[in-house]
Amino acid sequence: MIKIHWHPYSTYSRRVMIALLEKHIPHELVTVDMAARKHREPEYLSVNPYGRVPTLEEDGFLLYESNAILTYLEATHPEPALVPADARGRAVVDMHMRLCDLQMARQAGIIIFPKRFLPKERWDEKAMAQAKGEIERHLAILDSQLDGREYLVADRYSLAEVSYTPFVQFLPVMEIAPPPAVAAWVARMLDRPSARQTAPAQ
Ligand SMILES: N[C@@H](CCC(=O)N[C@@H](CS)C(=O)NCC(=O)O)C(=O)O
Repeated sequence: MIKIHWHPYSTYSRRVMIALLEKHIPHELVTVDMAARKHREPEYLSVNPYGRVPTLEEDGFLLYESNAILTYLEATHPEPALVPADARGRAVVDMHMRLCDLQMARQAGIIIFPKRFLPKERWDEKAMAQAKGEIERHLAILDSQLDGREYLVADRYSLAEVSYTPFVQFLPVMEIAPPPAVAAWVARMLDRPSARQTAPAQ
């Protein structure tokens, strides 16, 4: 049985939860008590030396980095498919997953973490404004790619959307108004049962 070390407030963990639901994969959840700093203790560092969630554990096999976990789940549970069958389609999904990490997830963390968990006097407002600008520029690129389409790759829901869902959920918290094609794409993603079932409590 696949075991997922996670935390319910974790955006990166949510990617994995969405894929498990989309693919109907049985799994066991192990909540890492991050408030108690358990992710920094030797027991957890022995499954993930970076002290981050999520981590997948299966028969002694350990895998971290949420997008790598998504790729593994796709390879081991190919149905229902969340990547196209052809090499180019798969490569484009991979490109979007990487760009999600590079151009959106990292910047979103700079804004979302303080807004969710820190008092305002501890916010780095300059860094947050810069991150917001970077996300807005990225969304403008996605908007031109999405124009006239429902999804990023082969016009079908894919791992690219799984990767983006937890981060676009927080566009209102980040006070980012998405351009029109992105707004419609976000609404489509957040309306899926897998997104609704994993929507964050806060
Ligand atoms: N690139 C990693 C990022 C994981 C990550 O940063 N997780 C956060 C929670 S959303 C975490 O564990 N933070 C704890 C820390 O960095 O100390 C992934 O994709 O899995």
